[in-house]
Amino acid sequence: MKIPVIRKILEKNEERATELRERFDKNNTLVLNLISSPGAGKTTLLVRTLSALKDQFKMGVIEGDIQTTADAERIAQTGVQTVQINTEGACHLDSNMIYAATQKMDLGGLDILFVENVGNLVCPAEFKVGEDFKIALLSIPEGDDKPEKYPLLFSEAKVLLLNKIDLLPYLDFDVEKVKRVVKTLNKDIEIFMVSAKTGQGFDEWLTWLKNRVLEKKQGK
Ligand SMILES: Nc1nc2c(ncn2[C@@H]2O[C@H](COP(=O)(O)OP(=O)(O)O)[C@@H](O)[C@H]2O)c(=O)[nH]1
Ligand SMILES: [Mg+2]
Ligand SMILES: [Zn+2]
Repeated sequence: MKIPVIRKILEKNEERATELRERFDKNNTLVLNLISSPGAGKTTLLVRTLSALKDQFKMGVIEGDIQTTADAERIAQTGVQTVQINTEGACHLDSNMIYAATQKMDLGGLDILFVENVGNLVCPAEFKVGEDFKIALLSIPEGDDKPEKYPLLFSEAKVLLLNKIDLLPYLDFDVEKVKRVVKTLNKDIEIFMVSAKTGQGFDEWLTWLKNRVLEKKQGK
């Protein structure tokens, strides 16, 4: 009887996620769900992305962590509005948590809402939170075998950011193998090689983002 119970949780989550998505669509807000293992660089990437775009777009961030407000404090330093969710043990965000966080935000005229999910390559990919797209991050020190071992995220993501490319000279990481495996799982995925530390590769990532915001404004 376990399977029906799990399905029910996911169904309930999807109902609320659909409601959220309708509300974001009405506002023409692009919503991105950032997923990776702990330490891949989600917060560092967000800080650099927000700093680059904050004069062009109105943005907001929902930070998901098991404990602490440390990441929301890093985001708040950019001047972008942010809400921290502490899941107190839960290993992913769900749509009810996002709903509660949005109650504390000014959503009017928001161009982009970033959701930094709890660091985990497994279940965050299963729970929709009202996003347009999932953005997967994989960092070079984690190893090039992760897409094969955790295929769901890489199958579902719209974009894969291969982060920490500044470390490529020091580690054995086969970029071509990762690209091949990920494209086999998901032929439409876009892959950008970036360093959130140095800013390398950010032009392509920021261009992708700006184009998605424009499409969202046109109601696509
Ligand atoms: N060398 C290098 N370190 C990075 C890069 N991006 C993030 N880091 C470091 O990786 C660690 C974890 O980053 P953080 O953004 O907190 O990861 P998160 O847990 O995914 O939010 C921090 O020490 C960052 O300074 C990068 O592109 N290159
Ligand atoms: Mg973080
Ligand atoms: Zn979980």
